[in-house]
Order: sequence, then C-alpha cells, then structure tokens
Amino acid sequence: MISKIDNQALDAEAERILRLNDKGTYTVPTHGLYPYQWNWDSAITALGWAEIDLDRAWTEIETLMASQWDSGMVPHIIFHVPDDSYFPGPDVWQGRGPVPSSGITQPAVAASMVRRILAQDPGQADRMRALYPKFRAWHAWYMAWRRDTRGAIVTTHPWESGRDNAPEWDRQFAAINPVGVGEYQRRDTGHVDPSMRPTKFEYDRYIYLVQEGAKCDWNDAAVADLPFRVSDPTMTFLFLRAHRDLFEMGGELGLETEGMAQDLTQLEAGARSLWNDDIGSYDGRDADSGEFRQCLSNASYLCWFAGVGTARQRAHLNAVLDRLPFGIPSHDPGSPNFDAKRYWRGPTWAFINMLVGMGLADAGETALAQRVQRVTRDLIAANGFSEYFDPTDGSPAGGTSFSWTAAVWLAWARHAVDDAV
Ligand code: 9WN
Repeated sequence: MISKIDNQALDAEAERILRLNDKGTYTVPTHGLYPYQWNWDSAITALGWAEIDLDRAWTEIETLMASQWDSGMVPHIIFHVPDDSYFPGPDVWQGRGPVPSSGITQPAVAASMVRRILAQDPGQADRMRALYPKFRAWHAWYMAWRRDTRGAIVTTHPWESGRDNAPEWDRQFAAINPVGVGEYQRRDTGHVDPSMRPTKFEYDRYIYLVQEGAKCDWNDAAVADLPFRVSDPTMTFLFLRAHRDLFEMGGELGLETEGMAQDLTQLEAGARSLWNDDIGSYDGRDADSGEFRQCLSNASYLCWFAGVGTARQRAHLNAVLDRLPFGIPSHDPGSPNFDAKRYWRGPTWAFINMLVGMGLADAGETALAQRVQRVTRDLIAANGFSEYFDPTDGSPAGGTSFSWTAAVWLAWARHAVDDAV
C-alpha cells in the first residue's frame, strides 16, 4: 500500500480528465484512441459527472439513450462527429439508428448507474420518468434477442461483451475463417503499443463479423445466425442487475413493470447456469453446444453485483488478490493464456473492480468489498488514470487520461477505508 495519498490533487486530476474528454453532451473515453461515445463507458462516466455536475450526469445518459434504434437496441458506439483516428468507423458498421452508430450493443450497465444518479438527485424524477420507456424498450430487446435457452445473456461479438480479446472467445474465433475481410488499416496500434492490444488474427475476425452483420442490415434474427454466440458472465450479470434496478425504480416511481418479475426469475436461472463446477467459478459457455470455456475472468466476480455470489467465488477472489495485489486481473494468472499487458487477457480494469466492489458491498461482503476498493484506490493513486493496469506491478497500460478511470476515482475509489490497526 502506498503511504500518503494526495486526494485533493487526484480529485482535481480526475475532474480535469472528465472536462478534457467532455464533448458537451457526451464524453469520449479518451482522445485519439476512442473519439466517439461508447455505451458502457458513458454509463460509468456519468457516475463521475454526478460527483461534480449532476445535470451533466443526466445529459450523458440522455444522449446515450437518444441513439436508440427502433428495435429498442442501444448501440455500443455512437459516431456523433466523423473522426478517422478510429477504425472501424460508421462506413464499415452501417448502423441504422437515428444517429450513425455500430450495429451491436454493450453490457447494459446504464440502468444501474442512472439509479445511483437518481438517488443522489431525487428532485429529477421527471428526467428518469422520461428515460424509463427507453430503458424498458432496450431491456425488452435484450430479453428477445440476446438470451440463450437457459436464460443467460449471449454476446454476438467480442466487442458487444466489452472484453474484446478475452480468452473465452478463442475457441469460437479458431473456428471462423474470415473470408473476404480484405485489407484494412488499424488505427488503435498507432495510439497504443501493439503488445497491449488484440492481435491481427483477432482483428480479422472482429471486422469479418461486422461485415457479416452489416450485410444483413443488422437484422436481429440474422445476427443470431452469425458464427459467434457465447453466453457471457459480463453481459448476464450486468443485465440481471440492471433489470432488477429498472424494476425497482419503476415501482418506486409508480411506473408500469409488467412482466419484469418473471424476467428476473428467468435471468437468475440463466446467471446460475454459468456456474462451471470444474473450475469452481462462473464461466463463459458456447451458447449452442453448452460447452464451458474454462476461464476464470474478472467478469466471473461480477456475480455479487447480480446477487448470485458464492463462497467458492469468494475464495478465488481472495486468492487472486493475495497473489496480485494490484486489483483484479482480467484473466486467471495461473492460466497459460494470462498476458499481463494485453488488454482483456490479464490487465486490471478499475471500473470492473468498482462494479465487483459495489456488488460485494450490496451482498454484505464488507471486508472483501473494502479490500477491492482499497487496492483500486492505491492502484490509481500510484499509477494514474490509464485505461488499464498491469496486475503484476500496477504499471499503467493502454490509453491515458481515461474517462471511466477518472469516474471510478471520483465516485468510489477515493472513498476507500483502511483496515483497522
Ligand atoms: C471496441 C472504449 C472501449 C470499451 C471496451 C474496450 C475497448 C473498443 C476497441 O474500448 O473496445 O469497442 O476499439 O478496442 O474493450 O470495453 O468500451 O473504452
């Protein structure tokens, strides 16, 4: 643990980053590498805004929800202003919403974040009432198009899950032949060291899946037939929690909640179906064959956020924090696939730590919740506001001046408490 933390300086730096990345009605994750609005980044970033400007926090969510397609889907990237520092852009995606966008969604964490904002700003219940039908439509779309037969949520593209190159996708990717993907110019490796990013093998398949989705005009039934369907702990746990938050908010605001209680029962069964007894952990699973991916990831620890934490999962988390004291690695450090600096194959992501910590606190796992919060505070205090961190030494990796890392600091990490001596 670092000995002295200058909270004031860190608060000021976090606020500076949010203002730097602020585009008025939405926030970019960081300039250059990600020049657009991303779905779950925005939701997390809104929590940071809520610490300094509540009105701006609402606007962040309202802008996100204004990108909603007629189908109810809320896209993962919203291309407000063309910018060729990012690939693939709107011309490749060919989304069909009211604002140029990608054709897939991202983990539906926004309802949970807006519930927190409403709790901080209860006088704005009318803003929530106006957003509520949009959230209802997005969640109904999730229930209709992203569930497997056991009730877990399926990702149709690694970018949809938000954990782009996680080892869970390796087997599905090995089976894809990206015919006709053609030549393209990556932009990410011009901003960040390629050893911290996905490989060309993976990018070929990311782009192939985008091209195939665009060819079928992102028709939901056709997307369900594309060769990538993995039942995913990230999407399942975050959606289950978000749906519960939406249901409870609906009740508190006197709004209709028809069918939601039954949805929650099905989603709870789906979440439990991701338990893989072979590794004593929640795991990804091939949505069609039902075969587990044998991966212990940071998404496995989102179970408490969804209300389905287990003692065995708790034992894994304590063991991993004993081994690597710089936050939760995105992949099991004991696995041959662990890669400390490569994106979702090892690095620690502060916002996942926050969601895990919040879930633990809600579940009454106070000591472990505080432990996760403390290591995240110390990690950011010592290494700054980068996109992600090497979990073996805490060193910063990926993009810099990152919005959601700043938001995590403001909304959560800075409030960590130390162990009683
Ligand atoms: C593709 C913006 C996003 C995050 C994702 C993260 C990364 C994009 C990329 O950046 O993905 O969506 O181009 O690498 O994996 O979780 O939302 O920060």
